[in-house]
Amino acid sequence: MSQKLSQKLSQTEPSIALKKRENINRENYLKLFLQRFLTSTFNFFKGGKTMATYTHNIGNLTNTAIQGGDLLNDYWTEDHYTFNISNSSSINLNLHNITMNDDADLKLYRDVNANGVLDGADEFLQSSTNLYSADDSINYFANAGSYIAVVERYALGSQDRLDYELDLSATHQYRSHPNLLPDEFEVGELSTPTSFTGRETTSYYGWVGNANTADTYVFSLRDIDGFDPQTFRFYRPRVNISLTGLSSDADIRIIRDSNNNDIIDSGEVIVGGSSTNGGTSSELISGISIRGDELIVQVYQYSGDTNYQLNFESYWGRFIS
Ligand SMILES: [Ca+2]
Ligand SMILES: [Ca+2]
Ligand SMILES: [Ca+2]
Ligand SMILES: [Ca+2]
Repeated sequence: MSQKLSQKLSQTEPSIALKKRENINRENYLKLFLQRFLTSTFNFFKGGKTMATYTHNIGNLTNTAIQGGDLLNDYWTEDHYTFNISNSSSINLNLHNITMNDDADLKLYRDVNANGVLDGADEFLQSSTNLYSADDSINYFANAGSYIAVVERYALGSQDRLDYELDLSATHQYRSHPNLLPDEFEVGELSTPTSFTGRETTSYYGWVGNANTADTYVFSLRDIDGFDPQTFRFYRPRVNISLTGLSSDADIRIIRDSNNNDIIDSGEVIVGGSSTNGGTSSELISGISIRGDELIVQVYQYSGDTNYQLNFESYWGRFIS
């Protein structure tokens, strides 16, 4: 089991990303918000400075990912990353390794007046506000120009210091594809059919387009062998992965992040692990049999906006030792 996966398993909060949308912890948040508001007000009257912004100047952002990190606390509550892109590209941001039980969020603005400062002239483009230490990510297709990524502390009841890492890249729409690997959707270990001839399909529904050029699904295959005493045959878990229901061109590929750096490096798309049909044709990657390791399916925009259905079809494949 990979280090990342075992870290995930040791976390106590499952489906963290889903919780904010469902407002499960609304009461808790209101409580924290009130607590924070009162503290800020108190500090204000004491004459204390309670909020400050630190600006990191990245310069020209390309498809070579930049990995950085910093901390936020009661004083430094917001970090800004200013950068420009020289061609129309997907701006890719992955906010991860956030201190456990803390919460930072991510926003992207167009720096309309190109002054490197977030001000009234600038245009809000996209945000990601998952709960707690779940990764926040943005993949946004944008024209050449100046941009500002904002990392802000949301964990109002946090123990002052919050550490995080932020990866940034800008990838060309056709020559390259988003190359960061935020943990977006946890598929987990795929179950196997109860019979050696059975098939079991799990589907996920999403969309990719200009405002969200890529989605990632983390999964693994069971690391077991099957033996059918009636036919004397051995089997191993396999999966077919398909992308259906497209109204524009989206593609898929399967990645094994061998060096565990949350970036798709060369050689990390598995052999036979991509499907790039044109138009609205469905995509299919069949017979994946890599067991035990954490794998990632990336669904990404080729052109236009489209809903999609991503299907994992598990089955037992014949295996001869
Ligand atoms: Ca500005
Ligand atoms: Ca967050
Ligand atoms: Ca990698
Ligand atoms: Ca396609």
